[in-house]
Amino acid sequence: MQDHSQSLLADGIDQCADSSFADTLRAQVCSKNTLSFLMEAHDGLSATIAQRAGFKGLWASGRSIASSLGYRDANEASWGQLVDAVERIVDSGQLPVLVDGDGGFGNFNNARLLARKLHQRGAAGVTLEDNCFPKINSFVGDRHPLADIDEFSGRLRAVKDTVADDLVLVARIEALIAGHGLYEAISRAHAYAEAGADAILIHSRMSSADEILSFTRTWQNKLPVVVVPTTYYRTPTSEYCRARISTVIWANHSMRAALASMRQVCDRIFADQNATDVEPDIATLDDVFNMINYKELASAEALYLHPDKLRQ
Ligand code: SPV
Ligand code: MG
Repeated sequence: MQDHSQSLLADGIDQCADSSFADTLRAQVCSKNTLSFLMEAHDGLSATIAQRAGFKGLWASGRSIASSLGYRDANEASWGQLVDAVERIVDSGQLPVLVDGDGGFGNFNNARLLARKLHQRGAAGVTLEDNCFPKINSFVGDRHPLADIDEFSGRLRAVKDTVADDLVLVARIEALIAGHGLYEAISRAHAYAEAGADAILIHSRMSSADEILSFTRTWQNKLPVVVVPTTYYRTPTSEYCRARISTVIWANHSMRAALASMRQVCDRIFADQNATDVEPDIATLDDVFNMINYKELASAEALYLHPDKLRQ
């Protein structure tokens, strides 16, 4: 978390219990005084790496989970595959996880089922975007059809009625992405606040944060605002503090890092027909064992498989 008046990273919630994940995420996402960061995870390993880096919350990215499965971010991965990935992210990261629930995989009924299943698997929150099923990633194509405001508000209300405060509910507005402008985005924000959203995610595909900052000026923090600076990554973080944005999501950086790194290593081993040169550039086996806590397994084996030896 970052205090809006300072520029220091502060605060920390270590190893919170499962039942408090939603409360912890709520404290981050719904704070109007501090800026929080959520780091993308798409599997157990990326969740562990983010947690060890010091992040206090995770974003289970639809695009990154789909990419890691070899799918396009177009609802090709099923909601069942999403909840399975989320379970590994929650277990491995031991951090509150805000899940990218796309549009909820259908109408109000699919959305509330998804939310219930995500809660059962330990998620702390879900983001629903006002797209039609099947969605397509916000950076692919132009002028995506938006969901009808009332119909989408029904999806939000159904989720709220199903999971109440057990999941943080973030309503994501795609109006700017679809080229509809500020007025449409603000009307949708009001409707989604009325429908019970805990926070608003306003998304943009511009290379500057200008339209996001116009939104926050007009919206005046009626609900906390979450942003995803994938394309406007050059914006200084102090701008988000000044705009009193509650949460920044680094939405796809681990997946993109993995892609670049795996491709480079595969290309080199294929070209060299030998792995000698790549060895210094990749994680050691000990690094892998350490990251996934093999030590704990050895201690548990001593305790449960060979208790006699412990007594000697
Ligand atoms: C995701 O991470 O899947 C997102 C964010 O929805 S973005 O891809 O930037 O739209
Ligand atoms: Mg997504």
